[in-house]
Amino acid sequence: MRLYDFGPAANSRRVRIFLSEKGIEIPIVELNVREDAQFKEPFTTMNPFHCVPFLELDDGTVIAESISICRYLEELHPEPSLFGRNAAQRATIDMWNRRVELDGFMPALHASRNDIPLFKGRVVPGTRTDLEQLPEMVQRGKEMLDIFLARLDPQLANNAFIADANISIADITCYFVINMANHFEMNIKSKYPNIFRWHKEFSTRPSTEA
Ligand SMILES: N[C@@H](CCC(=O)N[C@@H](CS)C(=O)NCC(=O)O)C(=O)O
Repeated sequence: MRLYDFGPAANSRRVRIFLSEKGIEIPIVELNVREDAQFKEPFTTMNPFHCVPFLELDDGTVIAESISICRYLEELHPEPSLFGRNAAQRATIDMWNRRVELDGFMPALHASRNDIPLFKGRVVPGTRTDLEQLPEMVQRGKEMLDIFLARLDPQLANNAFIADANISIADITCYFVINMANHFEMNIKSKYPNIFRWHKEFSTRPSTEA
């Protein structure tokens, strides 16, 4: 089994944090997506969506999508559980992870891709197009992200973690949403004190260095 990733990329780091939290070690092949390695063979055939991370199994099967990779590894290494140990835990963690991805990560991603000069010509991950970066998408992405943050903050008022008594995949996903919110200077400290506390604590975990 081999994991293909790129150190600085948020989705690669999501899987690396997951591996570290679980104490799993697997061989990693670094693909420099900023230099377009994902568009060259054999990688373009392995993942036609041209994104990292992706996991190659020993029989040649390729699993892309960060969460799908993590779910696969969770089945091989159930402890410590990051997706839940019973039906209710699994559903609750899945609910929060979906909220974080759909309502937080996606708006933040569109805002970033339409704002940061590095992403010029790359507004859709895994593509090279002449689609312009749109300032309106930055603005709307930030507005949508702010709605998500306002909904998340109360959840963290009395909970150490987002979806469970312990760290779960939802916390790992959300760590990157808050990093992006901080990039956009969204006043987390003053507007969302519970998220600020949670993010500060999460940032001290050794896995975030992975
Ligand atoms: N939904 C995918 C997204 C993967 C993704 O967007 N990866 C980015 C790095 S964070 C990438 O490889 N981008 C390459 C590119 O834009 O060309 C996942 O969760 O794994």
